[in-house]
Amino acid sequence: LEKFRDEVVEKYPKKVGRKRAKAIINNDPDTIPQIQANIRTIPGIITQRGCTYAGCKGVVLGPTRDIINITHGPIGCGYYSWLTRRNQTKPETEAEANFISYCFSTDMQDSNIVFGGEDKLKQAIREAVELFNPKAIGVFSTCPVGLIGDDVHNVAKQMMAEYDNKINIFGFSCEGYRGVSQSAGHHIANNQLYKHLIGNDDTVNGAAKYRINLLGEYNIGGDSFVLEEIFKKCGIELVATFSGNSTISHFEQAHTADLSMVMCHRSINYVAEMLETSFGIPWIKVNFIGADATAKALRKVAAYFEDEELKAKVEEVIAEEMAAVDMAREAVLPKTNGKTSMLFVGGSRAHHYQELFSELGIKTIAAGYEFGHRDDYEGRRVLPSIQVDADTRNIEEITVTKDEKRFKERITKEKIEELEKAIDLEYNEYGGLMADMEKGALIIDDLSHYEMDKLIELYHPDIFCAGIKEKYVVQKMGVPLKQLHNYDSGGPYAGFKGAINFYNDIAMMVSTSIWKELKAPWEREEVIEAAYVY
Ligand code: CFM
Ligand code: HCA
Repeated sequence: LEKFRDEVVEKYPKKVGRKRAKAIINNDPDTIPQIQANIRTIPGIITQRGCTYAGCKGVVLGPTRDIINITHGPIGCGYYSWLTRRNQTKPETEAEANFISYCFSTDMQDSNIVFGGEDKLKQAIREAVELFNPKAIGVFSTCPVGLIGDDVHNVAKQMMAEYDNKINIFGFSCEGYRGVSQSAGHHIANNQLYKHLIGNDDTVNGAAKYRINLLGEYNIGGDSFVLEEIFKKCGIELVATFSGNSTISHFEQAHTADLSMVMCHRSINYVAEMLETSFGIPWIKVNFIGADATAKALRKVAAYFEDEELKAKVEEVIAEEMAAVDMAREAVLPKTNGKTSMLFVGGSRAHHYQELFSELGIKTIAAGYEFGHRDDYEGRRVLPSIQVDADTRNIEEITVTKDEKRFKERITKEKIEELEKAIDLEYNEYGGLMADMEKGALIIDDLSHYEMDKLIELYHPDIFCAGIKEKYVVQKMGVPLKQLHNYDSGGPYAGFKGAINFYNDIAMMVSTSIWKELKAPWEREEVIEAAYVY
């Protein structure tokens, strides 16, 4: 590690180097060192990060099929967040609304930037209503909207009045620059979900006794479909997923569940907290990435509901699914065992996917998030010690109070403590990535492209996991890159069936020598060099 850190830090200007050094950590799972996270990227550094608008519109609200998401801004923002995340959806009937495949945008032009874009936004909303008559419309602000001062919230209110409050219309102040990354967008999205949707409908759908929410699962490559099937098999009613394969009604009825499971802690922990404060729904941390992790998560749910019948059913499902998992794993292990990986993804997958890799005997020697916070690395216990800076204060903090009429204590704190003696429920807890990584593993926040090059040069991992901006650079260096955002064209990777897909895809990638065979043009032919003569 020292070698890596010295080499990269030295290359940067002094001040930059000092700052970056605080985000490059030699892991120690026992002492959990402090890492610098969730701060501005230094200008000039090539970051993996995206923007606040992406986190709000693309990530959290994007997967909900029956809300019309209008991007108020120049067309590029809408265009580049149009289906690129591979979040899938499956309407239950043909008549059900599904707007996922559309891209709605006000397509702001120079004149709208100069004279204001509110009228164009109103017109866009009218057009959307005329064509689709949706139940709800979300308006997402891009950078210029904040710069010129268009008031999307006021426009939303006016338009709701124009339609006699029959259509739920609300705005998001999620301008790209509003926070330091996508993470700010998650928070803004969560606040608006709470204010405008959650708790709007008391209907208790479904007959099953055990009612849960799944938070932070976005149905990338069909992951939610796999999990829905597992819950169904176990006799568990999934009230709402935030927000894979979701509908407006799911959000509106989420408060009727009795347990929230948090998968991606970074993007949705706010909603878990809100549901607990307002309605008394406890939340536990789970991970459905990895077959063993999936079994563990299901056992937690069964333990929480304290029902022998459910426990038996869960064990039956695990045993049934694990037979195929074990067979698939055995078949590929000779190809994968002993290899090394590096994972640099958004805010949770760099942690979660380590489980799948370890099932293949692949060790993760370096990992980090693009935009995780310190608690995602060090665990929630550090929350009180995280300093709130100006960039965080820039994001609205809403006050959530107990809903006196509908708050219901599902389980006493004493009972949870008692259960936790038998099984680690991770109630209100996330232990973070560091505790699960080996001593000496490298942990790097907001990895830059330069640092990525150096990592590969120095440590030659057998597989590197990141996103589209990294993919081809890494492969040109002779190392296969698996996109852990959109799964390339693969997946699902969640649950038992997903684990099998992952085993096979990764075995193929690490056992081919194709990337090493490739030569860049300058490696094949002599390079003609030239120099400026002053
Ligand atoms: Fe959560 Fe996600 Fe992720 Fe994320 Fe994302 Fe994503 Fe991701 Mo891309 S919500 S933090 S903002 S698990 S879009 S589905 S893959 S960076 S690691
Ligand atoms: C986003 C979406 C993204 C991008 C992935 C990538 C995704 O952050 O806006 O960089 O390849 O998962 O699609 O994270």
